[in-house]
Amino acid sequence: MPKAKRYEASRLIVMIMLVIGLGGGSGAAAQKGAVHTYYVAADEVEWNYAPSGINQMTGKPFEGNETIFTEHGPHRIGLVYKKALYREYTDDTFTRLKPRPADQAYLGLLGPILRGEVGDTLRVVFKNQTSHPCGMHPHGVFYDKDSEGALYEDGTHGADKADDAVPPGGTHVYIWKIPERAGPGPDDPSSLVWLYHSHTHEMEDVETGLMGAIIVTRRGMAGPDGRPKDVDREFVSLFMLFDENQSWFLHENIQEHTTDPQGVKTTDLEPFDLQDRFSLFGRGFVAANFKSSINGYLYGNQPMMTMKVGERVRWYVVTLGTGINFHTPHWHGNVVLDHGHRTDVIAISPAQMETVDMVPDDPGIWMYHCHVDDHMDAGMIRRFRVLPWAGGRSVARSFARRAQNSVVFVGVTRRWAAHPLRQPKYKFLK
Ligand SMILES: [Cu+2]
Repeated sequence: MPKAKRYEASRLIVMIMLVIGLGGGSGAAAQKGAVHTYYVAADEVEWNYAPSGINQMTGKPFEGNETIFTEHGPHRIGLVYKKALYREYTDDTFTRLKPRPADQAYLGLLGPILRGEVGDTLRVVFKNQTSHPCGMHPHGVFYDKDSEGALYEDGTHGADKADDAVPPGGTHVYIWKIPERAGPGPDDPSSLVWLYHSHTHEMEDVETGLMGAIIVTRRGMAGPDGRPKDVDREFVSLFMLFDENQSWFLHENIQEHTTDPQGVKTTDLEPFDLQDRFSLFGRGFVAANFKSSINGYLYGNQPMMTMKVGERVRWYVVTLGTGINFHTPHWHGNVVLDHGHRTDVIAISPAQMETVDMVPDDPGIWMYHCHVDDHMDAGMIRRFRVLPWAGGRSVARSFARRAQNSVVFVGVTRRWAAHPLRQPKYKFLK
């Protein structure tokens, strides 16, 4: 073949290869990032909404109206309910639970955090180890019809329906891609949160406990462990009023966890509290099954979330569930930056997902609760701990950098500097 023709032929081959390469994937399918595989099962678990058995906010036994939501008895289930939760396993044999690190104990009944950077793919090997059909439906990420995890008439059939309702004992592999549109937008911080949950029989599945969080980091912003590089600590909070009256296991819970199952009236709706005042919940059996929880814990029973002054702390705040899930998470002692706005209260409604940043400047143990008062009184309240500034150089440097953007910091750093035990070593503190 003459040289010019050979050149033309090889150019043609290269072009064909390029066309095949690009056409090999449609839309987000063409991306070439890392594939993160998770082994997640839906498991039936006995969940305790207040493992310490007391109100950790008061340090005392439950009293007054708190007993409506916590008391166990002839016609009350109490604190322990059978639920279905997503749990992470080490491999596809689903024989060994992946241990949850101590600093993630606060996640409570949430499923494992699934992480990826823009350009990556999440591959979730799911096994339904419960007695009810269920699945996994993600928000935000890109999925084909066989990975949507929702049961409805969508014109598909066969393999495209296998994800909708995985039968008891069944498995399904969900492929969730993370294109640009699943990552942080121009006004978002370097990562954001999406929910995943069962969407087979949405209401019952969710009230039974099947939900978790996906954290997506902007391209190039994930560190070696997948967490955003510009953040020191992350916390996911699910503010959710679980309606156990809608659970798969209501009748099983009555049988197993009351002492007079035959006498339980599931329609017992007494609209007054224990002081005979009208209230949103009342005091009947129905009311007792509303659990105003954060990550599945009532009255401060969640393991403590700990951070230090000057750290970059990212809060992912979500809710889900029925029409009483309108919440106003409120941090005491410290403030957050919510997409450029400073506040210490944010508003969330069912399936809303918010990412806000805090640089704690005020050490102490602080209340963190829903500011809807009847939710707070019913248990949607907890604490976080801010340890004093360690005085380390890296913390000080980031503290200084962020202080430039914060009027609040000027006063605080002066106050810190004025304390004899906190002598400033750095020039910005004057
Ligand atoms: Cu609330």
